[in-house]
Amino acid sequence: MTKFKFSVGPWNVHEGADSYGPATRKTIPIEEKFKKFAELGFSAVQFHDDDAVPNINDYTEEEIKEKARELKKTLDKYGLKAEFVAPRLWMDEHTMDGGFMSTSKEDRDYAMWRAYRSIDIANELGTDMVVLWLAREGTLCAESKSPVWATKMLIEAINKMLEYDPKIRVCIEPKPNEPIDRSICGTMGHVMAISAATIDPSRVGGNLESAHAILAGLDPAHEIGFAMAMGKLMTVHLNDQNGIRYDQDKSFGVENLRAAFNQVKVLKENGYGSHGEYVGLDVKAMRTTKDEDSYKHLENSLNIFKALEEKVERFDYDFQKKCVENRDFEALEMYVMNLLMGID
Ligand code: 3MF
Ligand code: MG
Ligand code: MG
Repeated sequence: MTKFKFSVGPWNVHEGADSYGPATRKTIPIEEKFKKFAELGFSAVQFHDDDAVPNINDYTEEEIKEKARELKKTLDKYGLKAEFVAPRLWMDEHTMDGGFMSTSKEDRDYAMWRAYRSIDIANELGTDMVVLWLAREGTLCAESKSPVWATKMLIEAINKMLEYDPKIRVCIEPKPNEPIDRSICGTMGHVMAISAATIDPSRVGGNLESAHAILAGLDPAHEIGFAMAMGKLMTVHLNDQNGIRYDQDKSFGVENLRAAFNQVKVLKENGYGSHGEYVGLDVKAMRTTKDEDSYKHLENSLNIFKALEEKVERFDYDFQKKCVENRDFEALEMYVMNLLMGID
Protein backbone atom coordinates (compact mmCIF):
# COMPACT_ATOMS: atom_id res chain seq x y z
CA MET A 1 0.00 0.00 0.00
CA THR A 2 1.03 3.57 -0.66
CA LYS A 3 2.65 5.59 2.10
CA PHE A 4 1.92 8.80 0.25
CA LYS A 5 -0.80 11.14 1.41
CA PHE A 6 -2.88 12.86 -1.26
CA SER A 7 -4.45 16.29 -1.54
CA VAL A 8 -6.84 17.97 -3.95
CA GLY A 9 -8.50 21.36 -4.45
CA PRO A 10 -12.27 21.90 -4.68
CA TRP A 11 -11.73 23.41 -8.14
CA ASN A 12 -10.68 19.96 -9.39
CA VAL A 13 -14.39 19.12 -9.39
CA HIS A 14 -15.83 21.82 -11.60
CA GLU A 15 -18.72 22.65 -13.88
CA GLY A 16 -16.92 22.21 -17.18
CA ALA A 17 -17.07 25.78 -18.49
CA ASP A 18 -14.13 26.78 -20.72
CA SER A 19 -13.14 29.93 -22.63
CA TYR A 20 -15.47 29.00 -25.47
CA GLY A 21 -18.54 27.64 -23.77
CA PRO A 22 -20.66 27.56 -20.64
CA ALA A 23 -20.89 25.00 -17.84
CA THR A 24 -21.92 21.44 -18.66
CA ARG A 25 -22.31 20.14 -15.12
CA LYS A 26 -24.13 21.23 -11.97
CA THR A 27 -22.31 23.00 -9.12
CA ILE A 28 -21.54 20.69 -6.22
CA PRO A 29 -21.54 22.29 -2.74
CA ILE A 30 -18.11 22.35 -1.12
CA GLU A 31 -19.07 20.17 1.85
CA GLU A 32 -20.32 17.45 -0.50
CA LYS A 33 -16.94 17.61 -2.23
CA PHE A 34 -15.11 17.22 1.11
CA LYS A 35 -17.18 14.15 1.93
CA LYS A 36 -16.36 12.58 -1.40
CA PHE A 37 -12.65 13.53 -1.16
CA ALA A 38 -12.43 11.74 2.19
CA GLU A 39 -14.19 8.69 0.74
CA LEU A 40 -11.76 8.59 -2.16
CA GLY A 41 -8.84 8.51 0.29
CA PHE A 42 -7.58 12.11 0.19
CA SER A 43 -5.99 13.38 3.39
CA ALA A 44 -5.96 17.11 2.70
CA VAL A 45 -7.66 19.88 0.75
CA GLN A 46 -5.95 22.73 -1.13
CA PHE A 47 -7.70 26.10 -1.06
CA HIS A 48 -7.84 29.38 -2.87
CA ASP A 49 -8.53 32.16 -0.36
CA ASP A 50 -12.01 32.60 -1.81
CA ASP A 51 -12.72 28.85 -1.84
CA ALA A 52 -12.23 29.10 1.91
CA VAL A 53 -14.03 32.46 2.30
CA PRO A 54 -16.28 33.21 -0.71
CA ASN A 55 -16.80 36.93 -1.48
CA ILE A 56 -13.70 37.71 0.57
CA ASN A 57 -13.78 41.41 -0.44
CA ASP A 58 -17.01 41.89 1.50
CA TYR A 59 -15.53 41.06 4.91
CA THR A 60 -13.27 42.56 7.54
CA GLU A 61 -10.09 40.81 8.64
CA GLU A 62 -11.79 39.50 11.78
CA GLU A 63 -14.81 38.24 9.84
CA ILE A 64 -12.50 36.42 7.41
CA LYS A 65 -10.72 34.67 10.28
CA GLU A 66 -14.05 33.72 11.83
CA LYS A 67 -15.27 32.20 8.53
CA ALA A 68 -12.01 30.27 8.22
CA ARG A 69 -12.50 28.89 11.75
CA GLU A 70 -15.95 27.65 10.70
CA LEU A 71 -14.46 25.98 7.63
CA LYS A 72 -11.86 24.25 9.80
CA LYS A 73 -14.69 22.64 11.76
CA THR A 74 -16.20 21.28 8.54
CA LEU A 75 -12.81 19.88 7.47
CA ASP A 76 -12.36 18.27 10.89
CA LYS A 77 -15.74 16.59 10.52
CA TYR A 78 -14.39 14.66 7.52
CA GLY A 79 -10.91 14.08 8.96
CA LEU A 80 -9.32 16.35 6.36
CA LYS A 81 -6.39 18.74 6.78
CA ALA A 82 -5.84 21.95 4.84
CA GLU A 83 -2.70 21.78 2.71
CA PHE A 84 -2.33 25.38 1.56
CA VAL A 85 -4.13 28.63 0.79
CA ALA A 86 -3.54 30.43 -2.53
CA PRO A 87 -4.71 34.03 -3.13
CA ARG A 88 -6.87 33.86 -6.28
CA LEU A 89 -5.69 37.20 -7.58
CA TRP A 90 -6.34 36.52 -11.23
CA MET A 91 -10.14 36.65 -10.88
CA ASP A 92 -10.41 40.10 -9.33
CA GLU A 93 -10.97 43.41 -11.09
CA HIS A 94 -8.19 44.97 -8.98
CA THR A 95 -5.63 42.59 -10.44
CA MET A 96 -6.64 42.62 -14.10
CA ASP A 97 -3.06 43.44 -15.09
CA GLY A 98 -1.28 41.52 -12.36
CA GLY A 99 -1.20 41.80 -8.59
CA PHE A 100 2.26 41.99 -7.04
CA MET A 101 3.62 43.22 -10.38
CA SER A 102 0.77 45.51 -11.36
CA THR A 103 1.92 48.93 -12.53
CA SER A 104 -0.82 50.42 -10.31
CA LYS A 105 0.26 50.98 -6.68
CA GLU A 106 -3.36 50.65 -5.55
CA ASP A 107 -3.64 47.23 -7.19
CA ARG A 108 -0.33 46.10 -5.68
CA ASP A 109 -1.64 47.09 -2.25
CA TYR A 110 -4.82 45.13 -2.89
CA ALA A 111 -2.74 42.07 -3.88
CA MET A 112 -0.83 42.34 -0.60
CA TRP A 113 -4.12 42.58 1.29
CA ARG A 114 -5.20 39.30 -0.31
CA ALA A 115 -1.81 37.71 0.43
CA TYR A 116 -2.05 38.72 4.11
CA ARG A 117 -5.63 37.43 4.30
CA SER A 118 -4.48 34.13 2.74
CA ILE A 119 -1.86 33.85 5.49
CA ASP A 120 -4.54 34.56 8.13
CA ILE A 121 -6.80 31.90 6.61
CA ALA A 122 -3.90 29.42 6.44
CA ASN A 123 -3.23 29.99 10.16
CA GLU A 124 -6.88 29.42 11.05
CA LEU A 125 -6.98 26.26 8.94
CA GLY A 126 -3.83 24.91 10.58
CA THR A 127 -1.42 25.06 7.66
CA ASP A 128 1.79 27.07 7.31
CA MET A 129 1.83 27.21 3.51
CA VAL A 130 0.67 29.81 1.02
CA VAL A 131 0.88 28.98 -2.69
CA LEU A 132 1.42 31.68 -5.27
CA TRP A 133 0.31 30.75 -8.77
CA LEU A 134 1.38 33.98 -10.46
CA ALA A 135 -1.30 33.84 -13.12
CA ARG A 136 -1.30 37.41 -14.43
CA GLU A 137 2.21 38.32 -13.29
CA GLY A 138 3.92 38.97 -16.60
CA THR A 139 2.97 40.72 -19.80
CA LEU A 140 0.44 40.52 -22.60
CA CYS A 141 2.28 43.35 -24.33
CA ALA A 142 6.03 42.89 -23.85
CA GLU A 143 6.77 46.62 -23.72
CA SER A 144 4.13 47.32 -21.06
CA LYS A 145 6.30 46.38 -18.07
CA SER A 146 9.99 46.05 -17.30
CA PRO A 147 10.89 42.44 -16.45
CA VAL A 148 13.63 43.75 -14.13
CA TRP A 149 11.20 45.90 -12.16
CA ALA A 150 8.54 43.16 -12.16
CA THR A 151 10.95 40.56 -10.79
CA LYS A 152 11.99 42.94 -8.01
CA MET A 153 8.34 43.60 -7.17
CA LEU A 154 7.75 39.88 -6.72
CA ILE A 155 10.72 39.55 -4.35
CA GLU A 156 9.51 42.57 -2.37
CA ALA A 157 6.00 41.11 -2.08
CA ILE A 158 7.31 37.74 -0.85
CA ASN A 159 9.55 39.49 1.69
CA LYS A 160 6.51 41.32 3.05
CA MET A 161 4.67 37.99 3.46
CA LEU A 162 7.67 36.47 5.26
CA GLU A 163 7.80 39.48 7.57
CA TYR A 164 4.04 39.47 8.19
CA ASP A 165 4.22 35.95 9.62
CA PRO A 166 7.53 34.53 10.87
CA LYS A 167 6.35 30.94 10.35
CA ILE A 168 4.61 31.10 6.99
CA ARG A 169 6.16 29.30 4.00
CA VAL A 170 5.67 30.74 0.53
CA CYS A 171 5.45 28.22 -2.28
CA ILE A 172 5.58 29.49 -5.87
CA GLU A 173 3.81 27.45 -8.57
CA PRO A 174 5.67 28.38 -11.77
CA LYS A 175 4.02 28.45 -15.19
CA PRO A 176 5.62 29.88 -18.35
CA ASN A 177 2.47 31.39 -19.88
CA GLU A 178 -1.36 31.45 -19.82
CA PRO A 179 -3.31 33.53 -19.07
CA ILE A 180 -0.45 35.96 -19.76
CA ASP A 181 1.78 35.72 -22.81
CA ARG A 182 5.12 35.92 -20.99
CA SER A 183 5.41 35.03 -17.35
CA ILE A 184 8.05 36.43 -14.99
CA CYS A 185 8.56 33.20 -13.06
CA GLY A 186 8.16 30.34 -15.53
CA THR A 187 10.12 27.35 -14.20
CA MET A 188 11.57 25.79 -11.05
CA GLY A 189 14.89 27.45 -11.88
CA HIS A 190 13.16 30.84 -11.64
CA VAL A 191 11.55 29.83 -8.36
CA MET A 192 14.90 28.82 -6.85
CA ALA A 193 16.46 32.09 -7.93
CA ILE A 194 13.60 34.11 -6.44
CA SER A 195 13.85 32.07 -3.24
CA ALA A 196 17.57 32.80 -2.93
CA ALA A 197 16.90 36.52 -3.32
CA THR A 198 14.41 36.74 -0.45
CA ILE A 199 15.11 37.50 3.21
CA ASP A 200 14.51 33.84 4.21
CA PRO A 201 15.19 31.34 1.40
CA SER A 202 14.44 28.43 3.76
CA ARG A 203 10.77 29.48 3.72
CA VAL A 204 10.39 29.98 -0.04
CA GLY A 205 10.07 26.98 -2.33
CA GLY A 206 8.10 25.57 -5.20
CA ASN A 207 5.04 23.63 -6.30
CA LEU A 208 5.76 21.73 -9.48
CA GLU A 209 2.78 21.16 -11.74
CA SER A 210 3.41 18.50 -14.39
CA ALA A 211 1.43 20.36 -17.06
CA HIS A 212 3.24 23.63 -16.39
CA ALA A 213 6.65 21.96 -16.86
CA ILE A 214 5.45 20.43 -20.12
CA LEU A 215 4.18 23.85 -21.27
CA ALA A 216 7.71 25.16 -20.62
CA GLY A 217 9.10 22.34 -22.78
CA LEU A 218 10.67 20.68 -19.72
CA ASP A 219 10.44 17.26 -18.13
CA PRO A 220 8.30 17.34 -14.94
CA ALA A 221 10.43 14.69 -13.19
CA HIS A 222 13.59 16.74 -13.76
CA GLU A 223 11.88 19.87 -12.47
CA ILE A 224 10.83 17.94 -9.36
CA GLY A 225 14.35 16.55 -8.99
CA PHE A 226 15.93 19.99 -9.32
CA ALA A 227 13.72 21.47 -6.60
CA MET A 228 14.30 18.42 -4.36
CA ALA A 229 18.07 18.76 -4.76
CA MET A 230 17.71 22.29 -3.40
CA GLY A 231 15.50 21.05 -0.54
CA LYS A 232 12.72 23.29 -1.80
CA LEU A 233 9.99 21.10 -3.24
CA MET A 234 7.10 22.06 -0.98
CA THR A 235 4.32 20.37 -2.92
CA VAL A 236 3.34 19.07 -6.36
CA HIS A 237 0.41 19.46 -8.72
CA LEU A 238 0.41 16.21 -10.59
CA ASN A 239 -1.59 16.11 -13.81
CA ASP A 240 -0.88 15.67 -17.51
CA GLN A 241 -0.77 17.66 -20.69
CA ASN A 242 -0.73 16.86 -24.39
CA GLY A 243 2.23 18.93 -25.57
CA ILE A 244 2.67 22.67 -25.74
CA ARG A 245 -0.91 23.90 -26.11
CA TYR A 246 -3.53 25.36 -23.75
CA ASP A 247 -3.30 24.21 -20.11
CA GLN A 248 -5.24 20.96 -20.00
CA ASP A 249 -4.95 19.64 -16.42
CA LYS A 250 -5.59 16.10 -17.65
CA SER A 251 -5.63 13.11 -15.30
CA PHE A 252 -2.17 12.12 -14.11
CA GLY A 253 -0.35 9.89 -16.58
CA VAL A 254 -2.99 9.69 -19.31
CA GLU A 255 -0.86 11.42 -21.97
CA ASN A 256 2.75 10.76 -20.94
CA LEU A 257 2.91 7.50 -19.02
CA ARG A 258 6.71 7.19 -18.97
CA ALA A 259 7.09 10.78 -17.77
CA ALA A 260 4.47 10.06 -15.08
CA PHE A 261 6.40 6.94 -14.02
CA ASN A 262 9.52 9.06 -13.65
CA GLN A 263 7.67 11.63 -11.53
CA VAL A 264 6.54 8.91 -9.13
CA LYS A 265 10.06 7.44 -9.23
CA VAL A 266 11.86 10.66 -8.35
CA LEU A 267 9.40 11.43 -5.54
CA LYS A 268 9.69 7.93 -4.09
CA GLU A 269 13.46 7.62 -4.41
CA ASN A 270 14.01 10.90 -2.60
CA GLY A 271 11.66 10.41 0.33
CA TYR A 272 8.97 12.86 -0.71
CA GLY A 273 6.31 12.98 1.98
CA SER A 274 8.67 12.31 4.89
CA HIS A 275 8.33 15.93 6.03
CA GLY A 276 4.56 15.90 5.72
CA GLU A 277 4.38 16.85 2.04
CA TYR A 278 1.25 15.79 0.19
CA VAL A 279 1.00 14.40 -3.32
CA GLY A 280 -1.30 17.07 -4.71
CA LEU A 281 -3.48 16.67 -7.76
CA ASP A 282 -4.52 19.51 -10.04
CA VAL A 283 -6.73 17.73 -12.55
CA LYS A 284 -9.91 18.62 -14.41
CA ALA A 285 -12.60 16.37 -15.83
CA MET A 286 -13.20 16.64 -19.58
CA ARG A 287 -15.97 19.06 -20.53
CA THR A 288 -18.09 16.20 -21.88
CA THR A 289 -18.08 14.37 -18.53
CA LYS A 290 -21.54 13.76 -17.04
CA ASP A 291 -22.57 14.93 -13.56
CA GLU A 292 -22.47 11.42 -12.14
CA ASP A 293 -18.84 11.07 -13.25
CA SER A 294 -17.63 14.34 -11.72
CA TYR A 295 -14.98 12.58 -9.59
CA LYS A 296 -13.83 9.91 -12.05
CA HIS A 297 -10.72 11.85 -13.13
CA LEU A 298 -9.63 12.01 -9.47
CA GLU A 299 -10.09 8.27 -9.04
CA ASN A 300 -8.25 7.63 -12.30
CA SER A 301 -5.35 9.86 -11.26
CA LEU A 302 -5.03 8.14 -7.89
CA ASN A 303 -5.22 4.69 -9.47
CA ILE A 304 -2.60 5.55 -12.07
CA PHE A 305 -0.30 7.02 -9.42
CA LYS A 306 -0.61 3.91 -7.25
CA ALA A 307 -0.09 1.54 -10.21
CA LEU A 308 3.06 3.47 -11.14
CA GLU A 309 4.22 3.37 -7.55
CA GLU A 310 4.01 -0.40 -7.73
CA LYS A 311 6.09 -0.33 -10.93
CA VAL A 312 8.70 1.81 -9.16
CA GLU A 313 8.79 -0.72 -6.32
CA ARG A 314 9.54 -3.45 -8.84
CA PHE A 315 12.22 -1.42 -10.64
CA ASP A 316 15.36 -3.55 -10.89
CA TYR A 317 18.20 -1.29 -9.72
CA ASP A 318 20.81 -4.04 -10.21
CA PHE A 319 19.82 -4.38 -13.84
CA GLN A 320 19.84 -0.60 -14.20
CA LYS A 321 23.37 -0.45 -12.76
CA LYS A 322 24.59 -3.13 -15.16
CA CYS A 323 23.06 -1.34 -18.13
CA VAL A 324 24.66 1.95 -17.10
CA GLU A 325 28.09 0.29 -16.65
CA ASN A 326 27.81 -1.25 -20.12
CA ARG A 327 26.39 1.95 -21.56
CA ASP A 328 23.52 -0.24 -22.77
CA PHE A 329 20.79 2.35 -22.54
CA GLU A 330 18.87 0.55 -25.29
CA ALA A 331 18.39 -2.38 -22.92
CA LEU A 332 17.53 -0.10 -20.01
CA GLU A 333 14.97 1.77 -22.05
CA MET A 334 13.35 -1.46 -23.28
CA TYR A 335 13.30 -2.73 -19.70
CA VAL A 336 11.37 0.38 -18.62
CA MET A 337 8.97 0.05 -21.56
CA ASN A 338 8.34 -3.62 -20.76
CA LEU A 339 7.77 -2.73 -17.12
CA LEU A 340 5.20 -0.11 -18.12
CA MET A 341 3.57 -2.38 -20.72
CA GLY A 342 3.35 -5.23 -18.21
CA ILE A 343 5.61 -7.50 -20.29
CA ASP A 344 7.98 -9.58 -18.13
C1 3MF B 1 -3.26 27.04 -13.15
C2 3MF B 1 -3.21 26.18 -11.99
C3 3MF B 1 -4.08 26.57 -10.82
C4 3MF B 1 -3.30 26.63 -9.54
C5 3MF B 1 -4.20 26.91 -8.40
C6 3MF B 1 -3.44 27.04 -7.10
C7 3MF B 1 -6.33 26.01 -11.23
O1 3MF B 1 -2.60 26.55 -14.21
O2 3MF B 1 -2.56 25.17 -12.01
O3 3MF B 1 -5.11 25.62 -10.69
O4 3MF B 1 -2.66 25.43 -9.32
O5 3MF B 1 -4.92 28.03 -8.67
O6 3MF B 1 -2.62 28.13 -7.11
MG1 MG C 1 -2.60 24.18 -14.19
MG1 MG D 1 -1.81 23.96 -10.42
